[in-house]
Amino acid sequence: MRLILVLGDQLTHELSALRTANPGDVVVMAEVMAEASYVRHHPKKIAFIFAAMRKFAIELREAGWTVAYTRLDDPDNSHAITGELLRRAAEHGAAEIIATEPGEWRLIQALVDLPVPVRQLPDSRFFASHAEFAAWAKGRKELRLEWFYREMRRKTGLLMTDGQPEGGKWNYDHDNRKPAAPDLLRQGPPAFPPDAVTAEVLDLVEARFSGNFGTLRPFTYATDRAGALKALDHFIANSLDEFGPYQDAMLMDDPYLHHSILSPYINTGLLSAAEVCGAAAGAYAAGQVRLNSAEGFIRQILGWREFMRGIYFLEGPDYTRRNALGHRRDLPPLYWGAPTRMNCLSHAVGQTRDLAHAHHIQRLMVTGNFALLAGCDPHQVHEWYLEVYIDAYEWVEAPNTIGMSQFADGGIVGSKPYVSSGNYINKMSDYCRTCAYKVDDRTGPDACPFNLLYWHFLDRHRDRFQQNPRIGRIYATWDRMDADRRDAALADARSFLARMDAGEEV
Ligand code: FAD
Ligand code: DLZ
Ligand code: SF4
Repeated sequence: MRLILVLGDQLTHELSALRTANPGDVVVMAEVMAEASYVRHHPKKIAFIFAAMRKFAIELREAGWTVAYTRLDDPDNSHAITGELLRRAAEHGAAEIIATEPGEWRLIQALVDLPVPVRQLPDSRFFASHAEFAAWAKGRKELRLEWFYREMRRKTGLLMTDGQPEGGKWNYDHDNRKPAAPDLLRQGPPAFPPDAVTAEVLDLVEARFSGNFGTLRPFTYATDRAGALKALDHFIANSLDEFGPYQDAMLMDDPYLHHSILSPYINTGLLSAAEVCGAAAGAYAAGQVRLNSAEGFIRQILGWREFMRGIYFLEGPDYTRRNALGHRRDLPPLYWGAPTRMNCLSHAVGQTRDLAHAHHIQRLMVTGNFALLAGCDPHQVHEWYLEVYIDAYEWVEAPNTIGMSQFADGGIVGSKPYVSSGNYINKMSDYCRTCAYKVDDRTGPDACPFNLLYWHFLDRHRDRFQQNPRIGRIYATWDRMDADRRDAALADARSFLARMDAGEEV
């Protein structure tokens, strides 16, 4: 007999390791401190994973599998995946371990180092294998999402007719990017009251992880496939149609807008990426949703999600240590909820604390943008994102943070840094109108810090970005400004950063 490893983000009966298993094999699942504490995860994230693991173990047993399940408070728990595998191997006399490749280099290497032979199978939950991505990337001067995405559309046939993209265009982003107004009819995701299994896990997490940043209750995420399927149906029926136009909008009183909030379920295996994309394409084919919304949504999963994974595995284990811009500042305490006068950050971080979720533009253009403009250490930024979001696993979080958001990979994920002044945030949100800072002020004590830091960033990285075809032109605007104004903006930025570093509320 063999041991079959199922990790906390591998909760599907279709898992390659399970599909390879024989009836006499023993499935190993383990709640361990090594995984629960390699970063200080948000309590909601730990609760979600433990509850989903326990329920999946029940499903496996109901399906006839023998499951050796270790609970966190099991007295024999060795508190590492490797330790639990060795313990179970000795207990059951297993000579081999079958695993589906984990989504993190750290754990892949730990399995390689085990004294018992481990067969790591490809994770077939993705549209592109490592080999396919590597073949696509080989010889290209630049890796760009748009070209990869088209390959994936061709490969899957999603939103394709007779080999051509539906509607004649590959990408309908031009029709998107609208700001949103408050709307009481927006549904948001469905709430799932904790059942007995989840309630027990919530008590455990409260007792063991209450020091971590983030509020545990109320907890309304689904923790099994049945709930995740309901969340998918709810999104398709209520939110997908308006997903496209409003996907970049931000509102103080609506953390969800038309987003799906499906990433926790897709990343743990409760939903498959293929079925989610299929449901969106099906709703378009049935005339229920507009093309720009279906295409925009499918592109996030079929394009971005796969592209990010491809980069993570192509670039290798040192990726999270990259720091192309040489940024060294400590992430300020406002990222852990210390008061800030910046209304956008206060809302994005507050929502993150309460929900373990923020949507893409909040992550990219508020928390990410500020950390980049301020010159924060990208590894600290990476660990923050890995900690605070319920959907965060290194294979997807690191390319988004190190690559897309912090430009710390020097331009592998994106061809330009995602930086903006307050103007962009003002256009896409309702944060600025009640902010203590003035978004229209470029200098002076009330000037929006994003305005000050924007020029400070561009000025200090002139050598790298002046020739960049996508943002180089901005230097002409900067150079045309009156010299006194430029000096004042830079001096104000320096003073803002000095006050932030000194621990003052900014
Ligand atoms: P929707 O807006 O409804 O999008 C639908 C789906 O598309 C998501 O569920 C997700 O599976 C996929 N998707 C969308 N954008 C991306 C993207 N850039 N990369 C990969 N998949 C994408 N996403 C994660 O799943 N885990 C992370 O740890 C993570 N960290 C991020 C860190 C930063 C700095 C940034 C800028 C983005 C990060 N993202 C991450 C991407 C994105 O923000 C989330 O996928 C999205 O907010 C999840 O909410 P949703 O399900 O409502 O997404
Ligand atoms: C994130 C996480 C947490 C918090 N706890 C566990 C756990 O106790 N047991 C487990 O098998 N998996 C857990 N996970 C998910 C793993 O960290 C994840 O499989 C790896 O980081 C690879 O993506
Ligand atoms: Fe954020 Fe500046 Fe707007 Fe305030 S004025 S909410 S700091 S962008």
